[in-house]
Amino acid sequence: MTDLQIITSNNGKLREFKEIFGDSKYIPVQNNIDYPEIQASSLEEVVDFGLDWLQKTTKPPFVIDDSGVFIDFFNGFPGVYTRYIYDTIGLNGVLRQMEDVEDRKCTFRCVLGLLTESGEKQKFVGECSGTLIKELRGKGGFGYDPIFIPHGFEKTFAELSSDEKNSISHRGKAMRKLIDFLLK
Ligand code: ITT
Repeated sequence: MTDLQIITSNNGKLREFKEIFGDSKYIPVQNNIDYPEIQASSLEEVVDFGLDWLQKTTKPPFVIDDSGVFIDFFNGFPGVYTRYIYDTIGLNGVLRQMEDVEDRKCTFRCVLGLLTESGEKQKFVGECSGTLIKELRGKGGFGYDPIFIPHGFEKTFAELSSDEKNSISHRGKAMRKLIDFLLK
């Protein structure tokens, strides 16, 4: 078994890393160091900057995760600002802003950045499309999960079991690509 540092302050993400790594040979271990998240137009740029910054201070291998929800009606907003919107207006604020919005389609994206022991940088991307509903439903998951129904389902991410969420989620998809890479 090999420890793999996951650099995140988000316990919801960490729990999903542990679930998805399951009984693979890697054990996700949290490292809570705070790294700067630059103002950028894409999650990929945020991850590239984060890996470069952390490379100077932190011994690899490690993984970072930048994710967000991209709402069609708002041309992809909040996207890279997803955490900021959550922390400022919260889910009820998001629902209020969308009260009269008919087109509720959106996509969750997750970009994982890996710095390997030999200093190689890799990114792994996962996406999950769905719709935002008009109220909060369910107690599972974290963040935007109570208002997001993935395409083809009738339950929110917060109502699905963690196995169900992980099997279709943006993070699940990105992580399975990461695991395939690590096992190669
Ligand atoms: P880090 O320390 O890993 O950066 P963070 O919470 O700051 O943690 P981000 O900057 O990537 O993470 O912000 C992601 C935002 O998107 C945050 O508000 C989350 O609640 C939300 N989010 C990400 N993945 C999610 C998921 O699977 N379900 C619900 N919300 C999610």
